Amino acid sequence: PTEQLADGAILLRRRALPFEAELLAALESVVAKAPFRHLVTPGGFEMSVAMTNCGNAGWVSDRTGYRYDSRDPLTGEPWPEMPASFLRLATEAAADAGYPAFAPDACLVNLYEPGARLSLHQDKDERDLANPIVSVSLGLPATFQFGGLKRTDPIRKIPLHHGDVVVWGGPSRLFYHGVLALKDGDHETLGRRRINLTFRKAL
Ligand code: MD5
Ligand code: FE
Repeated sequence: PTEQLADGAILLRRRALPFEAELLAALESVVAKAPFRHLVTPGGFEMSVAMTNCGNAGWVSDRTGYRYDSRDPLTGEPWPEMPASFLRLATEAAADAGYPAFAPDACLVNLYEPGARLSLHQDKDERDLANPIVSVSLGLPATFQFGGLKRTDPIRKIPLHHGDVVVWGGPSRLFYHGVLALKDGDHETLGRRRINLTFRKAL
């Protein structure tokens, strides 16, 4: 069942469920090499969402700005390789949504614990914005804020659940978006957490 949220934004409800066990096992091995950490924004604030990456490039933030880096600044090592199960889900979901050539080289992994939120922003640090972003929600449900091209455009609230996949392409690729503070709960496989995998072609 696919649902169009806006021009270019396709919601594939529960699309990741058949991959759940593989994804969680692979995530464990990624986090063993590149642990979750709270990045600092250029403005000096610590993000409430904890992050890590896998793939050839990883998104990082510090006092000097935002960028994609081939190495984890915490360890000095290259980011862990993108697990095969991650890549398979991302490319299948992108193909379902009309992007059969999507070849992500970066997966930013976001960890939300109760209270963590992501304020309204655009994703525009990637080189070629014609590529979509594929996002995979796991664990506790969250309320996603989905706006428009201008920060002042009206914002819709979209509930995202365990296993939901959204492909953000076309005009929606640059829409402002965010995630409301995570409500506490207890998910049967992830406990008091929400994990979001965001697949990008960064380079
Ligand atoms: C999340 N993460 O749920 C979201 C999923 C991020 C981020 O926003 O930057 O890590 S990705 C949502 C997204 C990406 C690109 C475009 C749009 C949404 N959009 O047009 O709404 O942790
Ligand atoms: Fe984003």
